[in-house]
Amino acid sequence: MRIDIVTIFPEFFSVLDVSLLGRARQSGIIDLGVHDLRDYAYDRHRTVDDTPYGGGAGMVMRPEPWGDAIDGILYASEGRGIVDPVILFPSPAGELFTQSLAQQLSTEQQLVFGCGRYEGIDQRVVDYAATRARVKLVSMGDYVLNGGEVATMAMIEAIGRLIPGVIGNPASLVEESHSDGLLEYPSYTKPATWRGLAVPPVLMGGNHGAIAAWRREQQLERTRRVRPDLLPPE
Ligand code: 6GU
Repeated sequence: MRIDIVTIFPEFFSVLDVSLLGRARQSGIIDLGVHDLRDYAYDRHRTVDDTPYGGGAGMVMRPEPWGDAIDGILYASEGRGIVDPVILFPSPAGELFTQSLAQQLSTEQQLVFGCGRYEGIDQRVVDYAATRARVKLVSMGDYVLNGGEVATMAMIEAIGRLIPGVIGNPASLVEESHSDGLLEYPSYTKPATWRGLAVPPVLMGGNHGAIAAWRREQQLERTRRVRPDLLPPE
């Protein structure tokens, strides 16, 4: 998968050199390009923002650098033979980023992340991008971050680990929280008793049917208790 990121903080993404995703890049599963939006600015101060039309607090990102950055990335994509990229704009005003969306995006050829700062990006950037590619505004949840960088990092990790070959043991993707719409069951390892706390006896018994039933019940109980919104309406 090709991943491009447009940001005014390119150094932020140096953590993608390490860990699981760093290895995926070394092995060629993920091809990453990080682009400094200021390289596309029009003035020697490398300005990328301005005051909002209509007034209001804060600054808005001007469209011209964004337009040139997007054009450059899509031109390079054509050269790579990429047919139908997806451009994602992290935004608290976007649709909720879920495991199901991560799964869908993990099968794409190319993802482009446009990291906005300040109060946002001029809306025409999103409208223009939508004339050139599939575009989505995506939110991490109902809270506000200073910009799209942290959200982009979270999405790249959630999506990247679903790409075949990124995780050593694909079986570990099967029984995890949200993969079946429920929260994960609790896990235990040795020792059997620790600081007076015992591992649930059913897990020590070797009855695989009983273990599966207990784990399912734990998933349901946890989900009912902390995330009832995930359960189907009764
Ligand atoms: Cl994707 N961006 C920003 N700036 N804030 C957020 C968010 C994204 N998701 C939740 N809050």
